[in-house]
Amino acid sequence: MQIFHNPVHDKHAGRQEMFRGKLVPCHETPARLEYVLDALRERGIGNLLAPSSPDLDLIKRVHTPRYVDFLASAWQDWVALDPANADTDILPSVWPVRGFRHDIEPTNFAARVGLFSFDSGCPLTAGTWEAAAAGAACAIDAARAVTAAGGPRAAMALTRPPGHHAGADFFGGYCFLNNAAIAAQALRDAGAERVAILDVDYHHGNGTQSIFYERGDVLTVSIHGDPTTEYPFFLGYADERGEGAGRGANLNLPLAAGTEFATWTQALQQGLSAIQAFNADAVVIALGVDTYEGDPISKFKLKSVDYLEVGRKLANLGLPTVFTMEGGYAVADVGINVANVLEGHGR
Ligand code: OKS
Ligand code: ZN
Repeated sequence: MQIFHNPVHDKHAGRQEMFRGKLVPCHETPARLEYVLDALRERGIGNLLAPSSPDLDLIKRVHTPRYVDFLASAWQDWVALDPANADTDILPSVWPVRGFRHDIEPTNFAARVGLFSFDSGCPLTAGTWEAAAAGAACAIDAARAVTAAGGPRAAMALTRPPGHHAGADFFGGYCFLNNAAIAAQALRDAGAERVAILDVDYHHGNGTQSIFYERGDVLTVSIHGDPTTEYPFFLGYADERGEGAGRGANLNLPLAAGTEFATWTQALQQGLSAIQAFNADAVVIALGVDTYEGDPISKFKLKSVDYLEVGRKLANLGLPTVFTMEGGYAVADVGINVANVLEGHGR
């Protein structure tokens, strides 16, 4: 297993997120990734590698060029409004909901932040672009590794901020660049004709779904907390099956809060069967471990030992595999749980 880890992930360190009308400390912290690195080193899992520089042309075929350009310059634009802004992260405060125009881009900074985002829990910081771009590079390198002649069967983009909530032109849910989608596109470009993305994070991968919703070459499957009660609320229902060329190429498997491994693993089996039926040439696993019983913001009941079994089942697909790192906030146990998936998958 080759593990491309983001050496500048900690440049993204949000100070506060909006929660119930108050600014509270961010759940998505640099420590999360350090625990994973420590667990992998301690258990001798994988070869840790640094990424090359990000392929912006590829990133701009998954995200819109104007969104990528917005992310790259947002912090400079923010500080240009007032130098004192450097002490405060960017949080959106106004959004173009139903009935507003989406075909214009106001010059006002707050308006542009709202145009390119969907929630107020996702601070954009001084180092967000640098960290997110290096994370996308990890995803691209992992995809190129598993498709190279003589390459490993599996590789991981070990990075944060995570990616699966980010759409073609919006950030939210702690996500800015959709690493799983970028890995899938890199696999396509490297010759895989059909790619599946299996999202096992507790939260629906709305960004990934929306990026590929009208494409038939990338199957998106997500197992997640029922959006009737769980974030991101407005997407992730079972009746969303894809449209146009993508009809049938999206599968949502929502499960009730409180779900334990015995039930969760049946949904996993259903997802794996769909990937086999799709005849995927390669697979991306959007790996969140916020399905863990100890997770502070999620409500499934997986135990640490269960992640070994998850890894074994994923390996049984027998496909070139790229893992991306998504959620998981029981920080001290995130390392154990990710390491268990990778160990179960086989080194
Ligand atoms: C409300 C909670 C926001 C949840 C964000 C979910 C992040 C995540 N402020 N996605 O996979 O883990
Ligand atoms: Zn999550």
